Amino acid sequence: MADRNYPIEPYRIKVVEPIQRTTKAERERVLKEAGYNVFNIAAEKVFIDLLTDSGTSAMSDRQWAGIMRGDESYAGARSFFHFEQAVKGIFGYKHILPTHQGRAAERILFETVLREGDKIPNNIHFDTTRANIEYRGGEAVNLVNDGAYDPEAPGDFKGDMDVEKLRRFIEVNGRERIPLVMLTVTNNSGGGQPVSMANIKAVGRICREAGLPFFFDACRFAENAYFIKTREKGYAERSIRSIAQEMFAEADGATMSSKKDALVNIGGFLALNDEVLAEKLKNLLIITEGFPTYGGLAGRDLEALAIGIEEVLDESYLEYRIGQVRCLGELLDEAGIPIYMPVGGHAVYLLADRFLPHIPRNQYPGWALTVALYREAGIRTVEIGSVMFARRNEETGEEEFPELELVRLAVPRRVYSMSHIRYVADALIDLYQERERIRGLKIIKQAKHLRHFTVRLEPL
Ligand code: PM9
Repeated sequence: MADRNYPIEPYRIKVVEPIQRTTKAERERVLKEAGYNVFNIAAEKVFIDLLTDSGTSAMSDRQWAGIMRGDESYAGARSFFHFEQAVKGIFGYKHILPTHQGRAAERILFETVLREGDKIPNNIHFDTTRANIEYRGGEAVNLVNDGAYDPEAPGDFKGDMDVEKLRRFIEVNGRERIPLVMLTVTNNSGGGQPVSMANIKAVGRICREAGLPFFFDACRFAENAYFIKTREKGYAERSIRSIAQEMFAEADGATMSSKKDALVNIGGFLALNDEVLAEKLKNLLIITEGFPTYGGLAGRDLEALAIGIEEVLDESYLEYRIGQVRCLGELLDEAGIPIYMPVGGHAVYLLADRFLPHIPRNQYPGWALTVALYREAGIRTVEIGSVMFARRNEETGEEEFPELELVRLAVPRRVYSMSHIRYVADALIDLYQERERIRGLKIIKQAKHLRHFTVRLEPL
């Protein structure tokens, strides 16, 4: 521990937001009231919140100054042009349409290009992307390489698409039924793993040969570019901006949730080259989000986004960001705590079924771990396992469980210090020593869809 090379924050603190430690008795009460569901807990009762890295970033002094300079004109606001110029400088696409967040960009895109029965391949679709495709009667298909589902398989780029599977998929289904191909960087639903430049180029080539549009789900593009720089041959001397430009040059467009790698608390956009498609998307944007120079955002939001998307390219920031998440993973791994390897860009994923092997899947070990971690240390995390993804078999009535039972520790950007990270690691190490005491839960109330948000449980 003493000689560990901890990453050092490349910023100093100018504004602080107090957080409160609660007592264990208080947290027990809070859990009971929340139906043992951490989504139902007031944020004030959470000490360290690792529920998500989305919209939880700390903005810089320059972004806050930008907020004051935001131009709130309805049409043609100065802040829009600043935003457009910043995004074009990185993504390189001709048309940039602001939206209020990532899923709005997805909804507008799929409502325009997708017909019932169409199929959209991706490495792994994120939940909102899948939901928007299925809502339109389409099928969201995951074609990631097999190693992505093995938490122990080595690999620098476990987010890579299996290009042979993609080739076959296009052959079998025909291009008429595939409106576009997507690639999620980094692959959030597969351990936050990066996609290599070689894979991006291979997917781009296949799409061009087949005449299919290729879109990125670009939420964490800068983190992906940093992994390319540090892991892929030939990129060590390149700037993050030029790597990102090379990535985007392979594709025809992107959907973006700016709540991740644009370092803002709200925002998103659609970016693309196709003139005709852009016109259609703009018309839908006007009906449902707003005029094309503000989308669903205020001018001040666009200003903060324009500044944040430049700041995220700073290598000292990315070295710290990726280093902080890796450090949390290493502290846990060295203590023998089972985690998905290698550690991803924005989160550490605990293998809950190995952490709690005495709890059967139908007593929800991942969920039990989120509850225990909150009870013991006031840390909020999210289960990505049986409660979130189990499907009921219509014939047997039994629940079928997903391959992986994970708990995600998503680290907000520029928010927590290394001592917070060590606190999280220590809490988990203590909990691991006493893991046999942790009990499973049973569901007492649940919704039909997306039950994890509102489900209520009781300890067994
Ligand atoms: N990701 C996350 O916590 C926000 C919570 S959603 C229940 O990881 C990808 C790869 C994402 C993502 C959001 C979105 C949607 C699209 N793609 O939240 O609508 O990780 O801005 O973005 C969340 P919005």
